[in-house]
Amino acid sequence: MGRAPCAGPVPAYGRHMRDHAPPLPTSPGFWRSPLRGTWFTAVLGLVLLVGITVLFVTGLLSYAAYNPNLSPVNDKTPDKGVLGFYLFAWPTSPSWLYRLTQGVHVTLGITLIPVLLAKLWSVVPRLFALPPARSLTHALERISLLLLVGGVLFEFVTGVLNIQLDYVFPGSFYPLHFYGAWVFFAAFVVHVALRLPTAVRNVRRMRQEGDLLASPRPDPPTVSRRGALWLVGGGSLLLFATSAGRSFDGVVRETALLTPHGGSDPGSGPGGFQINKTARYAGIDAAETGEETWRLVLTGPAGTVRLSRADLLRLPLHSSSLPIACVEGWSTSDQWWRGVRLRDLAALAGHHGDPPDVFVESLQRHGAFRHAALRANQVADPRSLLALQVNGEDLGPDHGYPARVIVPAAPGVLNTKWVARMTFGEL
Ligand SMILES: Nc1nc2c(c(=O)[nH]1)N[C@H]1C(S)=C(S)[C@@H](COP(=O)(O)O)O[C@H]1N2
Ligand SMILES: [Mo]
Repeated sequence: MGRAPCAGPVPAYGRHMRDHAPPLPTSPGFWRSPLRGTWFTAVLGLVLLVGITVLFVTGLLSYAAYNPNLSPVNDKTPDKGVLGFYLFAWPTSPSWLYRLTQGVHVTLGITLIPVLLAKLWSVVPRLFALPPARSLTHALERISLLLLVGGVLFEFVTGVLNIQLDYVFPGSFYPLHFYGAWVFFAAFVVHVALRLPTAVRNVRRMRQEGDLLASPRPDPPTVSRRGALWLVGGGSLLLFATSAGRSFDGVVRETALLTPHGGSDPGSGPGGFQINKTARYAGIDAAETGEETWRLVLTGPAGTVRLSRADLLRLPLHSSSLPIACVEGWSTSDQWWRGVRLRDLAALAGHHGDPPDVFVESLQRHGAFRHAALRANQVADPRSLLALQVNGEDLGPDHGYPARVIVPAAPGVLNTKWVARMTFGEL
């Protein structure tokens, strides 16, 4: 593609400024890149239309996966009000469900960063266009643009900070990202409704007459528009290739250069899979987990039942192959867990027949994830365990010794480690 044609004659003030004064960002002549144009913007816009819709849906699913309406301890956004209208009981099948939805959410979000930046760059001149509003509709459209641009930057920045730096916003990442998503998406719907027909036309035609985005005085091109798109795509591919590995094992995992996350090196062997928070980080004292001291306390209609680890090992033990998938986008492949079924523990606590919800507490004294509530469908699933062993060995301290919960399809946050107490049926 060659340079864009001038969109009509250069206005008089433009000519004047070119000759005598440096132009301002509000004058069309200020923006010189020959790459800008409706075709370039429309292609990026259509990629984002699909990509951001997927981000929005997988993001809402992630919130639903926490089962926030089940218990206040699961709800990181308690003031959501009507925005929780779509919540549903998160299923337990397929067991890789959250691994997929959240892996897609985070990996796609990272991959779209170059596309987003290129798209914003391509329309920057329009953000400065004068007059600020020609009519009421135009004014509304421009306000929606501010929410759109502000919202999208906010969502990408909070998302990336959360997966890279972990809790930069103490306790508040979830509401910020959740409310931000709704504000942004409302503006996004308005924007798409206004622009989609034009965007589709522009992509088909390659270029449009009276191209508002094309510079009236373009510099000589150093790369074609197609070439620039390949560069953006290459940037996305690079980000994809250096972040997707966090959802896989072995060599592939080592390609996840952009994800320094994950506390200590889990090493190899049976416990050689990702550890987000170590026992030391969670403040778990080895003295509390010893055979003599640790007891699992079950509460239900049968009263209070106290079990040592040896008692648990004498109960019927079952195995399930299940992954761990964190909200931060990383996941493990299936690990081979062995322990006592949650529904068997419910029965011990006096719930025969259909098991109820359960509230699980750990030995940990501080931290948002020290406790979690599980829904009845999760307790009832025969693959849901209070795991005592993983991959043929006792759980290591960092994987939750003496016992941890593992539930199919659930976000990692519901797989409580260092379990101390389970209260059935009183949420
Ligand atoms: N007691 C306790 N259990 C916990 C957590 C925690 O902070 N405390 N973190 C949860 C989170 S967010 C994840 S993703 C899973 C997996 O963490 P791991 O890789 O550290 O085992 O453990 C969960 N269980
Ligand atoms: Mo997590």
